[in-house]
Amino acid sequence: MEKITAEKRAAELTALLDKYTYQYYVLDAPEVSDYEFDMLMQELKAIESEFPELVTPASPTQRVGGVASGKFEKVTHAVQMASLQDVFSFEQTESFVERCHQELGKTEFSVEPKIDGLSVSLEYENGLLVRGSTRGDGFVGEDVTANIRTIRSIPLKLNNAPEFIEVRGEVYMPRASFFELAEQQELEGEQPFKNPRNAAAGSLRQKDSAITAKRKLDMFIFNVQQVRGKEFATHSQSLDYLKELGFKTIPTYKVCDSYAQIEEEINRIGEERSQFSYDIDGVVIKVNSLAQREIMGATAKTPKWAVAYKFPPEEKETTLLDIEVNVGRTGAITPVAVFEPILLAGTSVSRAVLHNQDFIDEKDIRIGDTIVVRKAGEIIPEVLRSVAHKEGAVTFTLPAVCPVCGTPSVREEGESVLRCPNVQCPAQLLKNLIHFASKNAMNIDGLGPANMKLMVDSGLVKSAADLYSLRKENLLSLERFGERSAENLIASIDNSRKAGLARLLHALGIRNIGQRAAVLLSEKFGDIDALLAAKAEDIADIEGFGEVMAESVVSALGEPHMRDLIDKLKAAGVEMTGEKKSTGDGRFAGLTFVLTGTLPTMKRDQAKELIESFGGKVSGSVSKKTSFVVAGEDAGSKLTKAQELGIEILSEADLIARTQ
Ligand code: 0OX
Repeated sequence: MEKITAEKRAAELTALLDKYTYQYYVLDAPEVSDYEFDMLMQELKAIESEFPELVTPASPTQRVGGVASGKFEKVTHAVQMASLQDVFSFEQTESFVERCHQELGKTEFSVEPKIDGLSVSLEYENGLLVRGSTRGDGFVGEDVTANIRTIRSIPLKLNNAPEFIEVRGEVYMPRASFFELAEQQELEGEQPFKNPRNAAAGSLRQKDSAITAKRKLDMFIFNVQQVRGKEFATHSQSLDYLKELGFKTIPTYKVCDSYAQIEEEINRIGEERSQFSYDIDGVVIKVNSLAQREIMGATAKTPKWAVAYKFPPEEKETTLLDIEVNVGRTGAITPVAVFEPILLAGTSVSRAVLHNQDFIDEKDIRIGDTIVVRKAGEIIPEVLRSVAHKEGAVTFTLPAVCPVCGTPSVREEGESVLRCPNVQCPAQLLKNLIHFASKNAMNIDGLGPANMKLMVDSGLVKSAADLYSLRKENLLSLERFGERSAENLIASIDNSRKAGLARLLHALGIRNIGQRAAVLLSEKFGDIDALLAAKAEDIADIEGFGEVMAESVVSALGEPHMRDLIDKLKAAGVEMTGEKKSTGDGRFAGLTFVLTGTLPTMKRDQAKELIESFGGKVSGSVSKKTSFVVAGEDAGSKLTKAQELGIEILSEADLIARTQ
């Protein structure tokens, strides 16, 4: 072929392929078959391989194949990619609308679905896509151009383009593509992405754009960040313009001028949301006039002219296939519902908590039933109720014995949960060990659930104390360990000896004692022996502790197996001291102080700390229960009230004197 003919044909093919790509990926209305499309693409590739000088960056053949870069370069956004203020109720939404009306008078709003993906900026110079970058923290993101180019609905070249334009939109993975990917990942033994949003984020950060290309990402554009050579008065005008340029803009936007219309649109979007092929997590309401936006202004992170209404937790119906029995770290035996997978709040779920036997009985939940499951934000999904029994559906009763070790289960007085009382139960042992080594506890790097299971199954570890006598040779006998990993693990186990009392107390897995409570215990007692000698009352004195927590500590530390474990850990060189926060004794125990006015030398926080370090409590208001009021200059009504009630008034000096 003559070069001149080739050039002409390549231009024709490019125009055709661009048109068909736009019809297929933006309009969702293809005019030609995939086969026809592929034939044209092949023809263009053949011409380009004969005349490589004809290849341009905007050629349809150049979507995939960006070089796998070592890392993503940082991009400073010329215009901040602000985030949105979330609102969670109609009242809050109405307040926002009222605020705008008050400040602006007559106001139009654009109401759009909020796509649940990740925000990305695209920059075009003279119509050519030159850069795609992630939002990052809104000011600095990462250059993901090579991966962005693989998304077919994103034009590489714009029609009748302005000299420069930067647009913003949401990259997302359609639900169907997500399920397909998750299935494939599972087949290949990989950990599947949790939801379409994570899948989109993970796919966009691939080092190899050929992988991104296979992930079937898509993008909706919803904002002009900056433009040269074009002006708009309203947001809706800019959206129309974006559409003309060839972008796939946000699927709907309705211009409303009253709150009633906005609410109606939110409801419409909410009702239709499950039929969309992608996830949305709310509705964005924006002031439409760009001049009015200027008047409203912005805070450091969010514009004051927009809010994101977030949908309440989603509920869905599904079929209950089975009820499994789980034995937790503390021996709690809990029923777990296993059901046909459903997509809830953007995540595929097939298991949910069923609370306890009383719950199952009260709601008459039977295997085979149609049940309603809910997932609220990050919280574990839960079964809400049964809506229909299947014929012959069977009732479920938790077994009378622990399903793992066979020990008869017990139900403690006043508790609704059944427990396995066997502290040696393998299910409890493994979970306790995993917890012991976890990040917020002893923080033993390299000892996650899989490795711990291996240690327990091989019989190397029967208690947390055994970890400290492990030697490299022991680890080398296990399939997962080599020289290097064995040495590293031994080093991190050794390092954990110095984790300190707070981490150790958390690691011991005492019921009702979390990370924060463990820190408070460590600060109050300073070493394990002082804590072991403490009575429940001493512990309950800690601010934020109640009787239940105090009893939990005393009873857990009183258990022979716990004492034994502590002794063994001590003998293995695990440190059992922490920094005691105060030198104070408990002389203010049971006393309540109120601080008022300006003290001569101490700040309010310092006075509070001093009182608490001697076991006292500080309250914000004066009542009959107040023991002392510490008053400084300009003390107001609290002082008057204390005088009326005959409560002893202390000066700062009086307070200090009582601590000496
Ligand atoms: C979305 C979405 C996100 C533009 C300026 C402030 C917020 N996820 O669908 N953000 C915005 O607006 C930005 N609109 C949206 N539709």
